[in-house]
Amino acid sequence: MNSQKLLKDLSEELFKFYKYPFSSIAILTHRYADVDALASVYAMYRLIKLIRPNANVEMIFPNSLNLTAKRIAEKFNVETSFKNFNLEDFKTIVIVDTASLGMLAQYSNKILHLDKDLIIIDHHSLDNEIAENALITICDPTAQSCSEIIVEIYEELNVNIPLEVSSLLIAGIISDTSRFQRVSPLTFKSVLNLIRTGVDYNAVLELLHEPLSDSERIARLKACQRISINRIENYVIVTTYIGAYESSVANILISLGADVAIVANKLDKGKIRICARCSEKFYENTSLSLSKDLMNPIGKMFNGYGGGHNLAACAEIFSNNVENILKLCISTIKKLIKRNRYK
Ligand SMILES: [Mn+2]
Repeated sequence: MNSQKLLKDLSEELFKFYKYPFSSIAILTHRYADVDALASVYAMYRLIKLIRPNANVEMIFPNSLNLTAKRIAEKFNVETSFKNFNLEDFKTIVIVDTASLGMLAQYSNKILHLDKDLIIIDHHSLDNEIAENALITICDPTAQSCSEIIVEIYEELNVNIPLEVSSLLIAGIISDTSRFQRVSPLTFKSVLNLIRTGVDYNAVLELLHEPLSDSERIARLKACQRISINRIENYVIVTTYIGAYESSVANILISLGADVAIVANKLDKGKIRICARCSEKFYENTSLSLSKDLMNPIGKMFNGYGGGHNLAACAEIFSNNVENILKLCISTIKKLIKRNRYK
């Protein structure tokens, strides 16, 4: 579609939206709503309430929300518990951030047979089935999130965005763009508008950060406390042991600066699981594959198995002696580095 035409369509549709006599409205989004879907539903809910204070507006989240969206909804006191509404009871159905009707779970099949006014707000390319049946279509497939389109709608209608709505919309944009890895000019324009409403950007970033469970945090910290640091030539090879989360620990040790991290977990029945990670730089310089050269042979040596990838591998072996196994890993790596250097 030609962007100029799209722009014209958009303002016509916005005008229709502005004139539309909202009275009873259900706002729906795709099942397992993500942060962009949550933000879009809530922002539309507030917008309609602001421009038509007497309207009856309900938000519907089929099959609930994903974990991050749920956490953010709780933080902003957005009521997301699922009530099985009968769409017959509404005059208007607003669908946001939903690429196809199939994503509306139990409402999928009913929508088109209900003969309701359909309003579509989206950044996905439009499904024909939806486009043909919609009364108003505010859709911009060049936008990277539905949230940024909704910022435009507020702007065009000259409605101030309430602060909690701004925070949710900016969270929607951050998450749908994967922290601004995919953007359009509209992304930055809408972010600027949201920042101007007084959003605490750092607080929103913090909210989007997946919190670790207490046990994983403690496992990481304990494993760091028990670390042993080995220098082999220019490389820093670290080993440690922990009762759970060995791969999470190994990852964090690489991000702390280790070239190689080996983490052992003593399982019951005389078994040990070993998890190894290395930096890309280490693999490039040494050609040492953690899978082929380290975990696989060690797995075989101790009647277990080992494998994975060059930069990340694991083994499960029969042994009771964690300390010896970790020493063996270090001496093997040492030999391999020397071998590869003289190859
Ligand atoms: Mn989206």
